[in-house]
Amino acid sequence: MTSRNSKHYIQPESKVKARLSGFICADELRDKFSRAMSDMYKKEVPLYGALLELVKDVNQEVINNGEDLTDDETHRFSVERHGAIRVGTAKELSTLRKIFEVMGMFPVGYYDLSVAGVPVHSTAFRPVDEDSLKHNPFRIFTSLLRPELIGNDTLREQACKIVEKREIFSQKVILLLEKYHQQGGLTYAQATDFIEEVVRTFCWHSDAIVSTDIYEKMSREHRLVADIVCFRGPHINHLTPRTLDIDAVQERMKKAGITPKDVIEGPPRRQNAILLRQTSFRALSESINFTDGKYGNHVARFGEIEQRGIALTRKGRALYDSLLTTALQHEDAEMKTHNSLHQEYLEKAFREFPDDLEKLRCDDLAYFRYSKTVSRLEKADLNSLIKAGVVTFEPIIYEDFLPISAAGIFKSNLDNTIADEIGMRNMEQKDVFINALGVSIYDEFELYEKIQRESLEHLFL
Ligand code: OOG
Ligand code: NI
Repeated sequence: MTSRNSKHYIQPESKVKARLSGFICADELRDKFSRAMSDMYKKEVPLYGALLELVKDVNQEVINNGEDLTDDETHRFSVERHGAIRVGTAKELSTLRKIFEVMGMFPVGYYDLSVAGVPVHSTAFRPVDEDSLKHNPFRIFTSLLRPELIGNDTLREQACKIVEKREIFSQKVILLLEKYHQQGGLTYAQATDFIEEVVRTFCWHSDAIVSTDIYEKMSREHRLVADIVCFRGPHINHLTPRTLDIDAVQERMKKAGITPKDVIEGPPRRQNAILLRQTSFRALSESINFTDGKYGNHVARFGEIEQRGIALTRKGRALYDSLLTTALQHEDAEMKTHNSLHQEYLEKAFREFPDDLEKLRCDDLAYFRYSKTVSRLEKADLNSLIKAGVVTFEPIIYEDFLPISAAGIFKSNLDNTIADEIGMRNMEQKDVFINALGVSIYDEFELYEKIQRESLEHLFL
């Protein structure tokens, strides 16, 4: 397949069409899938269940203290999660893409993690339209191994052979995928089977598909290579609930017996939250048996929490990236490992970033959804309509991820020593990734711009 420069986005299916034909609609399917994944992970990683409880308590306290959420927001907070998986081949990635498509999850954004010494590149599968995001915004951050970044020739060839030979999907899920295309949808009964099979794809397998020797070699090359290559399937490695106060959760995790990573990733705390703040904890050292009959341990699965703020425009994002990069470059070792010092330091570094919604809007740094307070509006200058109080605006929430934060999460949950194993290489290969997917990747900025533009158009209808 040639690289697709012209955009071939896969479009969300029509909900009305699905309902009329008796098929389950993508939003309902994704909602069921997200709940089933959460139930599975709760069983497999009990600390995740403890974290959900903690996040629920903190969110309730924030609401009790006066945070005013709309019904849609309250619903979203109760179901919102993201997860992450890692696959080994283009074929695995393209089949996943087809599976996620059935559930209304499309590839958005390209993340090159090689810049941070991690031999993968990634996208996030997520819903793209506003209604679907409201219904359940379940996202899966999906990474593809980049064998060319494995320095050792023999290991590289071995890794490729192993992943090419394995079959991570069940026959049943492939058949259901075919049925979906033949019929134009899945019935409710088929949907139940589909979810069961997909969830199974992301379960943990304690039996590795390699010998101890190969596992150790892969692990020495890079912990992530071992995690991707040595198992029967792409186990989900974390599921992340969204909180209204990540600083409180970080503090309270320690008291609840959960050890968080040293610092919260992303921007500092502000009056008006921007983008995404994240923290995580190492969850499990899991016992595995190798093909030579020996036993060992593998650390891969963890827990994570996120707090989301307003989506930034390209201009706002450039300012965020430059402030963060400069700050991180000049930060001393003590600050890097002490969250309160790190946050204080970042707060100073971010003084230049306006923390006032009106200023963010006028400086074109962030995206907003506009609405009118009267039934009819005559076309006029937007700023004067806002001044007159007949047009209001609210932040559009950031639905995506941040590569620097993602790299920090990857590292803290594998082994802090891996930071520079493959060196800092800036070699993004978006075309290779798109070819592997078989479709174009949505540009996240275009999606936010569209929501903003449509809200503006709506004012004068
Ligand atoms: C994915 C890490 C990225 C996030 O929230 O930034 C991620 C992984 O460890 O596979 O999930
Ligand atoms: Ni994550």
